[in-house]
Amino acid sequence: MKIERIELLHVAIPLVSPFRTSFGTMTTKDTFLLRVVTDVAEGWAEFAADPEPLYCSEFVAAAEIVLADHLVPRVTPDVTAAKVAPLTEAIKGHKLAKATLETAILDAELRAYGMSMGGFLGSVADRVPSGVSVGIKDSIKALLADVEGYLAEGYGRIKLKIEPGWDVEPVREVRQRFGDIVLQVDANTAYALADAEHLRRLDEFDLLLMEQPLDEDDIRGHALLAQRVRTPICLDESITSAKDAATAIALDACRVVNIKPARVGGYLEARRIHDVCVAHGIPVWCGGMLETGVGRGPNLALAALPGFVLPGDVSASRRYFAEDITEPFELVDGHMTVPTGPGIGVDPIPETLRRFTTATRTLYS
Ligand code: OSB
Ligand code: MG
Repeated sequence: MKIERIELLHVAIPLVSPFRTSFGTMTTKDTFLLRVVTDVAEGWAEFAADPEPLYCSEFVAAAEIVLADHLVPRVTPDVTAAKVAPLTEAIKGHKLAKATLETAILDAELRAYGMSMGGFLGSVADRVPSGVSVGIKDSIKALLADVEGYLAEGYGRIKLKIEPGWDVEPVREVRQRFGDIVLQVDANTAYALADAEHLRRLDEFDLLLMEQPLDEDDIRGHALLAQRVRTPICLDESITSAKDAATAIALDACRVVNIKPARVGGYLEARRIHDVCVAHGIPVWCGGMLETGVGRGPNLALAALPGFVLPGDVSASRRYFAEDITEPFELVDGHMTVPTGPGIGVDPIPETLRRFTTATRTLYS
């Protein structure tokens, strides 16, 4: 396989409704896709972060610079997905940008072999149970209406976004109204260790887990908090590598790990994190970043690995977009189907992609 061309396409796709978290409100999926053209096949990937560095330090404009000036110039025409990490190792950080490059190359490579992402990663399921992440609302009434709708659609697990001032009350109301559903919360780093007594109030609601209550660099804080709350702590932002996962597990900072391929530099490292967690008996689930179909396809393949024993944030396309840039992913019986076609198993629909594309740039030719 020989790389002939790498293009970056900025896209902006409206969300069906604003998505509010403790770090901000999103109304549009505003990001870029990478298209890698080789002599045998074409590969696609999606940059997972946003225009502003609110979830993590990376953001769209920075990722474009780092790809154009530092990552793409380091890959050789005969690069394979496995070589991307070693070739770009000298560049500190920028894991979401690196993940985009590695994934697009992996997609092209797998398509050249006629192998699916699931086949490559070691998927053991044809479909995976799907959860849904529910944003912060203006009222409890609006929250209950949203949750009711998602449950009616068949989602088997509800994740509520929380922040100080929107935590115990909404959780209590949802638990009271919907009874014995699988329920978890995600704080996106909105609390401090000094809030331990407050967070302990969530214990009475039998949550599956509490995701990333403290700062991303606060592994010790999570370990101390874990001693003071009964709800299992799950890390998202804190885990950027298999090494991080091993450290967090060894320090008892988490009992569950959210694996987002983008956050950890790509699917190869995501699989290593899965393996470390499985070796330690730590359940994992696949996180999401409101991806288009281009990012959702490979996430579903990852979510079908044997250690992914909890429902992921891999919801149906319509939960995010009225119109996706690929064929929409549907929820069937509470499950999402793992793509079986070569590579990521989905293609952007040319005409739709054209309509959502705001700018195109060639990074290599
Ligand atoms: O923390 O899991 C998160 C979305 C964007 C950024 C961070 C997160 C999220 C979600 C939504 O919770 C997950 C999804 O449905 O894609
Ligand atoms: Mg999270």
